[in-house]
Amino acid sequence: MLRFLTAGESHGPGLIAIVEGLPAGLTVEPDAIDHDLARRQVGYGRGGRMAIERDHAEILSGVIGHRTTGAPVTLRIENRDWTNWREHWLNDDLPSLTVPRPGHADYAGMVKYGLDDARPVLERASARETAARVAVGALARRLLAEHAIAVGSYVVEIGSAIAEVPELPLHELWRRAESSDVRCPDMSAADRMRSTIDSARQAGDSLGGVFVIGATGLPVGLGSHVQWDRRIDARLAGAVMSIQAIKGMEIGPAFENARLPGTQVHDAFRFDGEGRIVRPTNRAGGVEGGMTNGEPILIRAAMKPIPTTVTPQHSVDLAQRRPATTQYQRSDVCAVPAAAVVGEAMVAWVLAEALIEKLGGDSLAEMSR
Ligand code: EPS
Repeated sequence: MLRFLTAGESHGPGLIAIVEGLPAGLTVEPDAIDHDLARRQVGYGRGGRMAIERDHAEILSGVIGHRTTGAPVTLRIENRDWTNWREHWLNDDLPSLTVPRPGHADYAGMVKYGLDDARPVLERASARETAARVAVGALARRLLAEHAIAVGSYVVEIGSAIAEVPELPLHELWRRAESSDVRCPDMSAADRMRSTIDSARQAGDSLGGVFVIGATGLPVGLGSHVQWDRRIDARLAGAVMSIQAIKGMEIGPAFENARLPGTQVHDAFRFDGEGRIVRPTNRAGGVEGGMTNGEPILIRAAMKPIPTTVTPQHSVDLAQRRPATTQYQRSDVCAVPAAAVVGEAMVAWVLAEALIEKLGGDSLAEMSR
């Protein structure tokens, strides 16, 4: 059984993740985790916070001499911004927030936990937490790499700027995305995305978008059709939808498929010249019957615009019980490229979990056998 928990606040001392169930014998180079952390930090449209942070995962347990032991792995990421908040934090005089931002966890969190200030809610609801998830995802990615499974992503929409994705192998699209500060493999759309972000920044607004997460090298049969909670599509959906601000996802072109007759949707089976079964199309996005079918997994996810905007939005002051407008809190204009990297981490996690279920997970040698 593979599981993880994260802890930590956005402006507190740091973030922690505890990962249990990784097989013994997996090589973990701290640089590999930091590489993914750095990929999450970049991206056009980020705010002042990313100029402060230099995310690094310190490994506190479960790894001896660069190899997992089978014991829980604890990861710690420092919040460099903590030094700017430390006094307020310790003196309990953090700036309060009593005007909930529409679209944010502020309101529901205050009501649910009986709080008269949204500060504790926003501290934990913050997407800062995704740094811990990306560190955990880097461990999952290491395990997948041992089995020649790769996970990547690219951005296809930011606000109204929509990419025309070139017909290229997935790994080439990922390679192009990696060199783009909006993670977009269509360079002309990338220019439009940057201009759209500039305009939103000038207008005091924020933007969402759409990204594609893919996984290649998968065996047939991760997940299962026999029970609802073992279906890999359901598990992938839960993991991707758990990312802050992700409000929709589809596997393959699911919404387009819903508008077409079955004979135009389903992926034919053929034999190639050597008697192997091949699928000339992949409209199922790599999943049939709740199981991987051996084709690449393709997931599109939709991120809503960040709720924190410079332009005030209509709200109410819950302390004074009167109409009010939101006060600006420092934030990003657009974090879609970063969210795509978080999406990779969550997909890698679900696939690693399913792989361990299939192959046994006490040691890497056992899995390889
Ligand atoms: C976030 C608000 C901003 C983002 C933050 C998520 O932080 P701050 O409130 O400190 O300006 O930069 O993202 C990160 C810190 C990060 O590491 O991604 C929010 O409210 O969700």
